[in-house]
Amino acid sequence: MPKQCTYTLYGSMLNRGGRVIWALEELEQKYEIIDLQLFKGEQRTPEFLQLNPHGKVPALLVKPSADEQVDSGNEILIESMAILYTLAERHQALLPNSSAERAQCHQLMAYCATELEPPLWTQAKHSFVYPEKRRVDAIIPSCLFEYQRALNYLEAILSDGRSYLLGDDFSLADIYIGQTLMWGRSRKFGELGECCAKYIKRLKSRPAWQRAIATVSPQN
Ligand SMILES: N[C@@H](CCC(=O)N[C@@H](CS)C(=O)NCC(=O)O)C(=O)O
Repeated sequence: MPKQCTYTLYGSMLNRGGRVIWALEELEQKYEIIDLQLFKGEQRTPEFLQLNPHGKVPALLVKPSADEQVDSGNEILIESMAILYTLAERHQALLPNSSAERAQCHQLMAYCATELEPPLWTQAKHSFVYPEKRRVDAIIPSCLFEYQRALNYLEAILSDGRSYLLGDDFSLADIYIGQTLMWGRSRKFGELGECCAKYIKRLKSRPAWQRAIATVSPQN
């Protein structure tokens, strides 16, 4: 029986909050979603800045369950990768048991944070996130070059027919990298190889991902 905590997630499946929602579903946790409207600036209200001083989502409010030994009451977690690790450790799941595989998982998480996501995010910032006066069009081809190089690396890993990045077992790296690949594909950025495309299809067939995507309201 998975340990139950009460979670409140600020974010949604349409931004980096999706990683956390998907992880909560994989862990069979109960949670509520507060979908801040980022283009209306709801992430910069004084109330939210108290939770995340960076004014960004996701942020996860954790109310410990009655059986937990806690000194400090509610806890607020920020930074999507750190939130994923904290959830995996808290629920003792989604991380491999062997230290060699755990190291591979850490490497892939770091790869996503430092190689895969940055060119995608830089491209997004310079295409529609920043106000026009801050955008630099000339940076986009370099973003595409870097993102494609990262995609090619993942394609090579998956080309031996494995189901998930670490082999047969689904892990935290599949959530973090999988959500980033889905984000890139929704932006039609980079060219996905056949193995990556099949991998995304496999991830989307997971019941936890389907429950997670069902949290998107029809208005979006
Ligand atoms: N490093 C942070 C990045 C968070 C981030 O940039 N979130 C975006 C949405 S995906 C955001 O809240 N943007 C609003 C803003 O920058 O005003 C993480 O991984 O959690």
